[in-house]
Amino acid sequence: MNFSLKQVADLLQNVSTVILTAHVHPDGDCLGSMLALNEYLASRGKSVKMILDDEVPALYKFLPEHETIGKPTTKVISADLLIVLDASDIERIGKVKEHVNAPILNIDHHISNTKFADYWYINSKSAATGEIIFELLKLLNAKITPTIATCLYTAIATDCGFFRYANTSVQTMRYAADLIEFGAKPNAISEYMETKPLESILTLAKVLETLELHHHGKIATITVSPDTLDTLDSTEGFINYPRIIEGVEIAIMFKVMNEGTIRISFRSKTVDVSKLALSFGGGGHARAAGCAIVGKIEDIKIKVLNSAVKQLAGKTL
Ligand SMILES: [Mn+2]
Repeated sequence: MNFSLKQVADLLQNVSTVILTAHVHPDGDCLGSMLALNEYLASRGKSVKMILDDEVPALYKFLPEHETIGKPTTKVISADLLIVLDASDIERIGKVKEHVNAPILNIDHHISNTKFADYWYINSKSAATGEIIFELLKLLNAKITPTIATCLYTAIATDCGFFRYANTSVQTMRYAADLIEFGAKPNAISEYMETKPLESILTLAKVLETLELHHHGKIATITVSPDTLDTLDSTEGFINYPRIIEGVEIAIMFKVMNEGTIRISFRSKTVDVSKLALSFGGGGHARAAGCAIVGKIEDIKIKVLNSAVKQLAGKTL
């Protein structure tokens, strides 16, 4: 059922046990949104638990209370409500789906959202789910503490490339300014996120050696092998390098996982790559999307490149 933000606010006031979750391969938006909402709900005396079917990347370990995020188990637990944040599809929450038995409220901003929940609030005009959570908390007259501000600022800033991507709106900037007033420290957050272990920079150098240009330089790919991944906590940001090459329209990163899955990230300058990702069972945004395919890297690369070329030619996928 499609909910207004007011209906979401009413629902939150009427539940007492809540479980919060978000998508696997967590990013700043899903973590920041979840931690902010968690702090608010706990302050209202709700029994609230955060469960994520993944690790919190080292990059986000400055976020307050991240260490209280739990993992799903095989035991089934119940609650009044399971809130799924920043996930467009039920598969995106991994094993939390089987672990929790509760009605689902989905709050999201992905254009590819499948409307899988019992109740949903989806605003694809929002640059981040964090923007929606900020609006929701204001509607609830919540006290925006410095820790909530830090979480929401991180959520918003990371999803719009620190105010550089096309989704950065007047509203995005206003919300960020408000959050600074509430105590977020942009310099501290950026500094923490930009600082990388030496290993990460040395690995980036290796990954850049795999750079290939296709289709008259309009498509750029990089490939990350499993042994490279073993030494790394995160490849976040790597895809920006092929993306910023002059003439490149679509950047693609292939991550070859140990278990035979290839995780693929897409970035673009004008093409809607969420369609490309969707055609391979994934999803995302117009300029940033992803999918996972099982198979041999050589075969998958050819298939994905063919589809990307088709899309550049304006053909339906
Ligand atoms: Mn998001």
